[in-house]
Amino acid sequence: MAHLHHPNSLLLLVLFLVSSFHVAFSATDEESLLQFKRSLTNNGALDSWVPGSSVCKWTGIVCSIGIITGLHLNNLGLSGTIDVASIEGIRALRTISFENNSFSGPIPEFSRLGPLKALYLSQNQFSGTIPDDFFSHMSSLKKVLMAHNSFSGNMPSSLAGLDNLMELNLQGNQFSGQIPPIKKDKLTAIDLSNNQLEGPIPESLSKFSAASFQGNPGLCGLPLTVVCSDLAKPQVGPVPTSSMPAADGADGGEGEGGGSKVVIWVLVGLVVAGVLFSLFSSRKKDSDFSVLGKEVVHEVVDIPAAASTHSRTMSSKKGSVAKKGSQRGKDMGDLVIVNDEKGPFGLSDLMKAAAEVLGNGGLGSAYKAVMSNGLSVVVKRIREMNQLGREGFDAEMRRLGSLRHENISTPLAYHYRKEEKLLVSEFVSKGSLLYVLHGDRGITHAELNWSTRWRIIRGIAKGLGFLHEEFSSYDLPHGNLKSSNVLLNDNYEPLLSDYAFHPLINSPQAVQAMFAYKAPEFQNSQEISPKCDVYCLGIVILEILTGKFPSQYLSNGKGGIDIVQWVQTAITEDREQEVLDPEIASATESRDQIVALLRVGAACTESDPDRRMSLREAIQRIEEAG
Ligand SMILES: *[C@@H]1O[C@H](CO)[C@@H](O)[C@H](O)[C@H]1NC(C)=O
Ligand SMILES: *[C@@H]1O[C@H](CO)[C@@H](O)[C@H](O)[C@H]1NC(C)=O
Ligand SMILES: CC(=O)N[C@H]1CO[C@H](CO)[C@@H](O)[C@@H]1O
Repeated sequence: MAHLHHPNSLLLLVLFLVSSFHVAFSATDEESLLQFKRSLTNNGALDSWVPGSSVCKWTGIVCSIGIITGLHLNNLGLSGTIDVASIEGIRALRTISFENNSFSGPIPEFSRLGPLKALYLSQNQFSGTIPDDFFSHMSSLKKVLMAHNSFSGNMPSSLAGLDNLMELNLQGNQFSGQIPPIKKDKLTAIDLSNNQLEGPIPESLSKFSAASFQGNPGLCGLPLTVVCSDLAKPQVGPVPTSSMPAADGADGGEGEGGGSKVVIWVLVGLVVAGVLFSLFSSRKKDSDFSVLGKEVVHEVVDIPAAASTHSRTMSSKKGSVAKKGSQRGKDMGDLVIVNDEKGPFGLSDLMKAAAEVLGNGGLGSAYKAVMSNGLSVVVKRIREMNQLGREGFDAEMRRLGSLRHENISTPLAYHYRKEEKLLVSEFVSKGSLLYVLHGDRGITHAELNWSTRWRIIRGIAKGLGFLHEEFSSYDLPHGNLKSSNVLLNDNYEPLLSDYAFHPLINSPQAVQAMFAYKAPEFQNSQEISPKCDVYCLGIVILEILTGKFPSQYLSNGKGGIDIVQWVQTAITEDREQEVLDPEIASATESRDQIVALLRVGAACTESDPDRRMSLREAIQRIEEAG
């Protein structure tokens, strides 16, 4: 045995020595480069690389006092498998720059080049995961530029060990997971934009501009404005109930039987979101709502929520939607999808999403969540919606989920708990009409010219007309029409949200939470009817035309303007011009049209419901005004 063993070891030793000798000593720089060239397939640009000529004159070879220090082969259409081992012996090599070529496949073994100071690989088609320890023996690296490739997986954590790192460009790849704690000591530039990174941005990087992190829907924390909530990091925070084993809390909670655990974490997140909101609202008040006061923020900033345009036909394919949802709805598990146009998603997707608090409205709080698939949703947590049991609630939500109308935001999913509900709908780009009109005038008001406002009014009327047909048996087919429940998409087309909740909301709270109860007939004689919605439509029309915040939205009437009284007086005194928003008052060619609509708005807010026009008539007069 020993005999056999001995020669084998010797053979290995000999082979080892030969190969080391070859790499370390026998290959000249010229041979190294020629071998390297042979590993490239489309190497016509390297025709000057021929034996016997001066290496320092070859294309792309950078020399310093006759010693090769850099390999700069940018923009040459090169491809093939880069043979890093072949250039390992070029001892003074410090820069590798292969930008804008056609290299593909996994990252070559540049980690063999320990003393490298700069590695430029941007604009190729490299793909796959970079090994986590890739940079752990490259402590001299100052610049790592790998933008616009197709790298995926986590950013290697060994990046965090680079003490000399000055510049890191990884934008335009598909990196995912969290950003490692990169050292900021020498870092002067970093760009991680347009990847799929998620979670909190390390504090060390919070001083860089938001542009460095844009295009990563899952990222949160400074310098981005997205607040990291517990939804993004479910593993932190106190354990709220004894029913949850502490040891399980450490993972994402996705496993089997994790349903109730997930729910608990979501709710913890929402509670935290609620706390954050109080901070948020005082800040918000100072910047955007200073004229309106705190009540406005708390009462009417319902939720700049929800949806894209839909086909105008109404479908009632209840059976076909979300089989998964109806099954899972039975236990206390996941979300129930009632509208699958945006694909399936679950509570675990929401948990992993970066969340942002939107506001606190009459019905509860709302936050925005950007899921890893790119879908942005609004999640509303509604406490006072316990009028129906699970079956009834499910039936009602499915009915809402089946609605299709261009000017209606259709909910996507719900989560049922006895004491509170989560409603999920798509996030709509421009936010609510309330926000656009009163929130941040400087940015968007100029775009709200007369024709845009007319289209908004028309779309609101159309959407409301649709709801009145669809829910004709309801006392309040919409029930909560106000500018915070009118969402505007990119083209300023309106989508109505938070409608048809009347059967769902606890009766005592409905009076507080639903704006239709502010109609004079309820205030005077406790009457409600579909005409209350007409009153609400009138308020919104006057709000759009005057640009003023209606005091009617506030429970104590303090703040804003009694828009009904003001406009009615102006009409009687023939001073309509004076109440119009200056932005549209100058549209003299449309003066008649604007005044006609102002009168429609005034007629809709007529206090006697019997003398108030019907919705049908209002819609007709709006159309005629156009
Ligand atoms: C990339 O390289 C090609 C040649 O392969 C060149 O035509 C093109 O201009 C280069 N692009 C940039 C942005 O330098
Ligand atoms: C009104 O604004 C919209 C964009 O918001 C624009 O497309 C349209 O041309 C404007 N109309 C007039 C008359 O300025
Ligand atoms: C189906 C329908 O009536 N859609 C209306 C939605 O609103 C826009 C105005 O923003 C109208 O032009 C559409 O006709």
